[in-house]
Amino acid sequence: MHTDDLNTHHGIDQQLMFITGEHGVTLINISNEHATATISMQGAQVLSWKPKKAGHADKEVIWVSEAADFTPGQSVRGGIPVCWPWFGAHKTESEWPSHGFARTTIWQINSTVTLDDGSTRVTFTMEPDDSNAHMWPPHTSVLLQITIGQKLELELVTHNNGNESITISQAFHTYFFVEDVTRVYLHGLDDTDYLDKLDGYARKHQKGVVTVNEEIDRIYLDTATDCVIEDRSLNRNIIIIKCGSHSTVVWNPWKDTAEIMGDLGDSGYLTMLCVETANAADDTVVIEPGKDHHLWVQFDVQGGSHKDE
Ligand code: TA6
Repeated sequence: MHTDDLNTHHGIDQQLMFITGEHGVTLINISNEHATATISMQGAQVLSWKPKKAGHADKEVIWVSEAADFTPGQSVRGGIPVCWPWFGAHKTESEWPSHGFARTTIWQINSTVTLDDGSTRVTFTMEPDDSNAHMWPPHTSVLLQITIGQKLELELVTHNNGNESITISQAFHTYFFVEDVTRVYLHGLDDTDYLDKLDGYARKHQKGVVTVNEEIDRIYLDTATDCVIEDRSLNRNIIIIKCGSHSTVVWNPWKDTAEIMGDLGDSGYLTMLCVETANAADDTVVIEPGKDHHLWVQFDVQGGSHKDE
């Protein structure tokens, strides 16, 4: 649908507008009493969220690389890519795209609405098309609800309409903006086991907070609890609360891998940290016929230091 038609049917006066972004990709700009945000129709991918909270006014929470490639069909380096219906490499089909196809597919708008508290909710659906139909889990529908308010909420609902169970893995692969990743303390993963991708997925044990001074790529197992990204340089905590996820991925490519990847920018790795709300590794989701699975996450920002470990 053209942006004029989208604005006619789904625009909200003074609050939500569809515009044409770089390379013709449609973007949604939202500005309400609580926050501003940008979402791309490709991947239904949040690219920006700035809560208007006292002490945090207009400070970006979501990181997007200065070298991100917005060419349609390319995954954008940053924001909140939705990995679906698998996380990482596909188990059997090595040619199929890493992290699934949801992040490079154009989603459709189901509805846009202003909630009673002034937040803005956008609901997306994704349909099988020529590019993804052969990879689509049979008889499955998917819906993503994004709520832009003082807090940012995402809910991904996968419904099994068929007669046989389906199995998926998935993630909100969120890139958080931090002032200086070497001064960030990630709370909430103390005393848990993780698979270290950089060491052949060896199982290791986390003691205390997670800090980042080198490349890190880990899947934390059996982790359903809240996480807090304590950013000492910004004097800001990002609180991550989730549901329907029992794994948490923590990733920063650091300098050498960033250089190889090529779309992280010159020193982008120093100002980002991925903390991903996931169903990854053995935490796959089996959805029985007629049932659905909800992957839900909420982000909130607060000031000050964080003490729990
Ligand atoms: O979630 C961590 C991870 O799977 C890393 O292993 C790293 O490769 C990263 O995601 C980025 O993946 P991408 O397919 O976006 O290049």
